[in-house]
Amino acid sequence: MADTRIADIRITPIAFYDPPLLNNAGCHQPFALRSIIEVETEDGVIGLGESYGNSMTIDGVRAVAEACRGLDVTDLNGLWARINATLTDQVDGYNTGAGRLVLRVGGAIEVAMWDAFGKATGRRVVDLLGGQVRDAVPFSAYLFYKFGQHQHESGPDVWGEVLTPEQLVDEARRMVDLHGFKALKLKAGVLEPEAEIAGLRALRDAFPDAPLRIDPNGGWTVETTLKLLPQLDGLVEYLEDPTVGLEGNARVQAATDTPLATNMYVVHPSHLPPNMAQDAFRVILSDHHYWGGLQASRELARVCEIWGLGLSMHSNSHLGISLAAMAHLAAATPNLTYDCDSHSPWQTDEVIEGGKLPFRGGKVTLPEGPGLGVTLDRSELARLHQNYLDCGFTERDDATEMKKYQPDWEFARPKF
Ligand code: GKR
Ligand code: MG
Repeated sequence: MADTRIADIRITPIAFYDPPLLNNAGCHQPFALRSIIEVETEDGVIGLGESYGNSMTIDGVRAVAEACRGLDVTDLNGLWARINATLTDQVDGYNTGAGRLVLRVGGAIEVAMWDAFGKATGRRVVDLLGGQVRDAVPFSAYLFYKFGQHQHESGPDVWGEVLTPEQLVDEARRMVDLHGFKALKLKAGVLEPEAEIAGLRALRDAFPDAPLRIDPNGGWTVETTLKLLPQLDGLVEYLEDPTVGLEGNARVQAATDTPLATNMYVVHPSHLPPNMAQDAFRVILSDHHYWGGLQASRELARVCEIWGLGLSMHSNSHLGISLAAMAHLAAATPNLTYDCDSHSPWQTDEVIEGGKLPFRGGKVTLPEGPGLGVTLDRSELARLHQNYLDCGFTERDDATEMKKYQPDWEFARPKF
């Protein structure tokens, strides 16, 4: 029988090119940070994970790596016990950033444990998670306002500047032509709300049948959102994090039948009861990277089913190991009620062998092979790690990047 005890856990920080995409927090830096996790078994099988590239996550994974040595890759209870024991001072404040680290660190390692077990036994992660319920996983086109080029670049990138409704429609057309997405998501909270609604209307005119969503990342006040509701009702399939906090969003939800969705205010199990009590969000955008991994995300899906909540998937800038994990999870989740988000179309670098996983007709088909079905391109890993060492970033900082373009720009949430 295969020896699936953990012999070693490694984490490699990486940085990959990212275009100047805009959001309520500012502008994307020229490099997005990520980390690649490798869980190696006593038999030399390597399971892969991908997670955040900030120093807390990297230090957190390194801190628990030693404690996990000898643990079987199937022993998820053992994983959580060791993480809770190792990150003891972080465990109390589940609602704080530090407390959420436990779930991020656990999730990062847990995915690699599933991959290692799948690779050791010849089984796909989707089968280990309960079985495949859909052939391919549908994703939305994730549309951003953006600058044409980063400050150090001599000319615009292939997407060009996107600040007007016409430019937004061009971006959407390009993304739909390239990848076949059906639903369109607009990252908002950047321009005046009326300008963003004009962008949505232009998308509706250009794509009469596309399900639309808008996500201001808490950038609108309750009052602004209430004023905009008559224009949004019937236009969007859901309204994502329009304003700040459970209470504010509950006031909005009480005024509309359009469901509110979140990846900002229900990001930990402890947020679910108050969300249900206040009827703030009716759609949860799950994310295995911060929700504690694949098993925890399947449990979240069950909670959503029991309580009648919609369910989809949130994304940050990511590469192919994350996309494979998202696809396996979504393929094993019966009650996925909306197309998932992915930043993948914005990324030109890749860390898996064979290059980026393709979207066909807006869907990702699970890569073939055991585990997650992906393997590491070690020369790309080395190159992207060197990027990390050279780029000078160790934290994401969209606000500082934005001030390079607009020195008097100030972060505010809500802003409009
Ligand atoms: O990449 O700018 C971005 C997004 O705004 C990201 O940071 C969010 O986490 O995609 C996300 C969202 O849906 O809120
Ligand atoms: Mg969001």
